[in-house]
Amino acid sequence: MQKISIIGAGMTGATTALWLAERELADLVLVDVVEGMPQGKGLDMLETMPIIGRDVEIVGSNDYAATGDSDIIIITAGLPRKPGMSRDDLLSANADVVGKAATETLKYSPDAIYVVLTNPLDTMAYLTLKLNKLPRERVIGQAGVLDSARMRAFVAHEAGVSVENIQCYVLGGHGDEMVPLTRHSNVAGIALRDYLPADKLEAIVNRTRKGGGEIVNLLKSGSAYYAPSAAVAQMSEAILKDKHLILPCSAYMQGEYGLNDIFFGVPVMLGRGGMEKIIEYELDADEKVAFAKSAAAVKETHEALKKLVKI
Ligand code: TXD
Repeated sequence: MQKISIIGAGMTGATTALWLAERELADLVLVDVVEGMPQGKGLDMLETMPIIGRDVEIVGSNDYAATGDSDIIIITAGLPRKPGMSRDDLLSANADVVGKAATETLKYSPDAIYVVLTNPLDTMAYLTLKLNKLPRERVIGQAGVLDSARMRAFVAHEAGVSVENIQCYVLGGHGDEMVPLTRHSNVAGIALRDYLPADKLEAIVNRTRKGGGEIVNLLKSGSAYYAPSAAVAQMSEAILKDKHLILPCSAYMQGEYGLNDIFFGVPVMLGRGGMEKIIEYELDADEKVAFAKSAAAVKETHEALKKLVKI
C-alpha cells in the first residue's frame, strides 16, 4: 500500500484523511503538535473503515518519524484566517510551522512529493521547495482546484446545468488577485463569456475571488475545509494513480507565462512524477494584465518571506 502523511490534523488535514480513506488510495498518517489529537482522530477514522469497507491503516502521531517512507506529504499545519485577515497576514506565523514540517518530513521520506495547503499558499509552497532544495516537480500547491470548484459551483447554480458539464480555470496567485479565466472556462464546450450574460458572469468572477473570505466571514472562526480537502484528495489520487490529470495548481515557474522564481497557479499535469508539465495557454491582452497583477502580489509575499527566513 502506498503511504500519505498529512501534517496538521486540524479541520483541513483531518477531512483530507477522510476523503483519502474513502478512496482507499494509501495508508495514512496524521501528525500534529497537539498531544493526543491526531492519535484520537486517527483511531476514530480507523474505526470508521469497517463501516465504509475500506482497508486502510490510519495512525496519528506527534512524531515526524511516523511519516517515514511516505509517497506524498500533505502540509496543512498552521493558522487559518480570521474574519478581516488576508492570507498574507498569516505569513510570519505559518512560515516557522511549514518550514519545520517540510524539513522534518524530508528526513524520513527523501523521495516524497509535497502538496502544500497552508496559507499564504504560493509562498508556503515556495518555502517548502527552497528549504528542501527539491526539484520543482516534487512541490505543488493546492489552490486552483478549489478556486475553480467554487467558480464551477456558482456557474452551475446560475446556469441550471450539472456541475459535471462545467469546466472553470481559476489561475494566478491564491489571493484576491486570482484570475478566473472566463474565455477558457466553459459549459459543455461553450465559452462562459458566450453562455452567461456579462453582469451575471462578472458577479460570479467577483464572488469566486472572494470565495474563501465569504466562508471565513460565515464561520467566524476557521476557514473552509470541505472543498479544500476534496481538492487535495483529487490531486493525490492523480499523482499516485499516475493519471496525467491536468488541474490548476500552484507550481514553480521557470519562464512559463514569462514568470520566474515564483509559485503561481497554472494548469499542470499531475502524475507519479508529481508536477510533470505546465500547460501554457495563449493569453489575450486583458488576461496578461491580470496575470501580471497577480504575479506582482505573489512576488511581494515571496520577498516578505525572504526577509523572515534565509532561503
Ligand atoms: O486552499 C488552500 N490552500 C487552503 C489553505 C484551504 C484550506 C485551509 N488552508 C490553510 O491551511 C489555512 O489558511 C491554514 O493556513 C491551514 C490549516 O487550516 P485548517 O482550517 O485546517 O486550520 P486548523 O483547523 O486550525 O488546523 C491547523 C492544525 C492545528 O491542528 C494545529 O494544531 C496544527 O495545524 N499545527 C501544527 N501541526 C504540526 N506541526 C506544527 N508545528 C503545527 N502548528 C500548528
